Amino acid sequence: MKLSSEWKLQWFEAGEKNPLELAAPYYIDHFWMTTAVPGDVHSTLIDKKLIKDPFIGHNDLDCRWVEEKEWWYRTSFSWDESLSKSEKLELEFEGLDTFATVYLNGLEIGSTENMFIEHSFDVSRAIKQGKNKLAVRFDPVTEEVEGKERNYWCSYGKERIWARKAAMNFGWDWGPRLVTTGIWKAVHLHKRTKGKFDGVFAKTVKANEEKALVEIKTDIKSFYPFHTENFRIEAELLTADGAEVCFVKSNLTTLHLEIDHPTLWWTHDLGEPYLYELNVKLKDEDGTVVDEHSQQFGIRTVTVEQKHENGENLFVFNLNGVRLFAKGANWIPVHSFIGAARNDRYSNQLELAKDAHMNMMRVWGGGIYEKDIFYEECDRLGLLVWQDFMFANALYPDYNENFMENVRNEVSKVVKRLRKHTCLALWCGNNEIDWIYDRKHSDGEITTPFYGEQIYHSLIPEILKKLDNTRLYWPSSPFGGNDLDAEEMGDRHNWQVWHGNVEPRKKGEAVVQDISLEGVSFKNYKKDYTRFSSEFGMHASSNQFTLKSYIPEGEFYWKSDEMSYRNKDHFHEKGILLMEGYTGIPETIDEYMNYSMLTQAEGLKYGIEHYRRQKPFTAGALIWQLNDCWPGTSWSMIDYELLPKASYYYAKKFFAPVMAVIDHDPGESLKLSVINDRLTSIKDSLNVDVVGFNGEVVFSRSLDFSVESNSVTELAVLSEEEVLNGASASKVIVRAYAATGSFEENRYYLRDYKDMNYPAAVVEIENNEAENTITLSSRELARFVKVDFNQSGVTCSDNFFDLLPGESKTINLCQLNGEAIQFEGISVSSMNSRKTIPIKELQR
Ligand code: BMA
Repeated sequence: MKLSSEWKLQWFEAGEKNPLELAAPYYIDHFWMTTAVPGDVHSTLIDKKLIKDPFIGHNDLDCRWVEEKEWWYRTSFSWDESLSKSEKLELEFEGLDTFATVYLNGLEIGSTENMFIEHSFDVSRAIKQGKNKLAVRFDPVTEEVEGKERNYWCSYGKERIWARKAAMNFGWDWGPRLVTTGIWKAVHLHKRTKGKFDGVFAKTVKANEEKALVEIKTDIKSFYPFHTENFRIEAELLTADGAEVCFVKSNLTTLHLEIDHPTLWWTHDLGEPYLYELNVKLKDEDGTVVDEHSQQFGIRTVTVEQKHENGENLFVFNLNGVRLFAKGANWIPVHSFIGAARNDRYSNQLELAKDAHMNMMRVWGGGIYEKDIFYEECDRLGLLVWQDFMFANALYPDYNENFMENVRNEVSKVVKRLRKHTCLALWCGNNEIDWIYDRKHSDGEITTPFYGEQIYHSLIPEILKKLDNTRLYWPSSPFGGNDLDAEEMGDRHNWQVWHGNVEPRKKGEAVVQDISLEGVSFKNYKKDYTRFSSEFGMHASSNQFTLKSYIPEGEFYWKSDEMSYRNKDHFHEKGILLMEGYTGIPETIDEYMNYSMLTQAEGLKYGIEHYRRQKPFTAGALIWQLNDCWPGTSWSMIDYELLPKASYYYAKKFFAPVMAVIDHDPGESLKLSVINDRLTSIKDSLNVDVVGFNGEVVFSRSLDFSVESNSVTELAVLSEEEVLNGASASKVIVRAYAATGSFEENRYYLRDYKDMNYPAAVVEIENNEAENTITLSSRELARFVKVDFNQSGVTCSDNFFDLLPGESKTINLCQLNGEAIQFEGISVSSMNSRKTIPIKELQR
């Protein structure tokens, strides 16, 4: 039974009231506000207009008071059943944020201090037949951690080290401080008889096209006087259509299933993410079902190879025997108010990731172990998950027994909840702690021991050994090699670009930062021969609609205080330097939006094509970051209003499974290769055309090639002189495309944007509202043609693209939640028309 209706909410000064008074069944709560469960306090206050939307202007500062109060939830429910001696009633909270005390019918039944996990209470003795009153008190984080030491390294709000709750709540370099509270996940009552499953773990032991062996391990909790031996277990595996594949029963707690000719689960780019249905039943001696476990189950093997046959280091995910290049991004919480965030924010953004050929998401360690919907969608869509444990950029008090007990419980529960997911490929201890500890320690900024080390280097691996030994445990990200961010081993965060870190660096050496035009430039990606790039990226503006919706009247201009407030990073000049190096410094808000988006998109393309050329010695490119939790300016590829930035549309091209790439820098030769991530070889011809802005083809070459499955082939090296054939490097575009059209065309300019000489273009638009398409064409070359919307959640088959002289392109528009496209709100521009053209004026 779900307890989701009629919850009431009220705040008090911390400690102002006697808790037993507020928890009492007879307490009159008629005047309290109604609230949604699951949900959160801030979202309720916004709905009730008791706080102004914290995402508008500086309103977040005005609602700081929320985190200082004591918050009470109350509800009533009816319970008409009776309980026999062998029955128990459990009250389960899937998530309480964070320091909560639970009362049933005025009795204090327990308290919790961990947002990340479910909490279950045996309420068999507290329940009443008839009407029951449930109350939950949330104490302010600041009160709870008051008096606890916090005089050592912790980025952002220092109190967070003691609170097992989303670290990003306390502010991060892409989001505001908004410390949430409330019942953020569902609440249930479960009646249990005799016993229950305390864990069911199905894993693929081995699998190939002929046969698969699946092991199902169960943990059983029996209620006195019953014993584990009193139970029998049955397991059945069904196809996606419900046909039975296997059935086994046993008196033992471990069962084995053998499957002939299994349909394997693949990431969507390599095959079908096929999911079976697995049902496991716990039966008593009479054959009565006392508990059931159902899940979707993909048969697959996943490992991380760390050595190549030739002895070189690798960091390659191997799925069903295939070395896969991990293409994807880092995932942060979908909203600052996680509790009330809707499931479609998950589905929509994961679908978008898949459409951009991504095959891996990294759940970053400063957020949450995601909601079930996230993992279910990754299973379904064929996206692998790199899962961090929730420790980020701080030292954690591993010397404190209570804290460690809390963490131990968290890790066990999280592993038990998530290990069933086919998508889960790797467990990782923390975000950036080992690496940054060494940096700060070497610099003398940290003088304490490495507090927290016990968690990542002993507690977590010990628990995983017992509860999930099927995935690689990686202690931190980045990890491996000399300074733990080394290119020769493990994974790496490339923060040379954007943050200006000077690398390589050796353990113990002083940290050098080069925040200069060259220091932060995306051209540094080409110096990076990492095994696996698990974080790298650059800022880009959000789309105009998103910014305008949250910036107060009169403040939507470049360098306004409000614009600056959207950027939570330190040293805003880093972004300016990056643009200065590639596009030049923006002078207007329109230029800022275009320049930052173009620089991010071109910079990621530059880095990712380089990483992909090195495969398998570089075998992963996870961009920092996919999504946003509020309408800011950040590293994200999709903004808060679910409007993709230019980099997203570029990703649809630079992550394509098969592509021709040209390794080139201004003044240097052009090195042509074809990357093939598919499992079949390709034979084709690659056409390379150099086209002048007047439409004249100044160079054309056709190169026959064949490329083996899952490999890269270098085709040719051409000098700039040869391909320019006397034309100006600032007035040509290079096209690389397959003669048969078997993969998408790739395009390059031979000079950085600021050094190009684009013609003035006029983009013509024809819209087709019935078909939800628009057609764009230009007589001149049009650079960075952008279609802007006046509504959220609109995606296009392509956007932020170039039109060749005389080219015309039709793009499909889609509103993620099926709402109508508002054509009258569409505007189109290109960077060399520098004019927004309202669609109506141009309609033919
Ligand atoms: C890394 C991440 C985040 C951060 C990002 C950008 O440090 O792990 O903590 O937001 O880079 O600075």
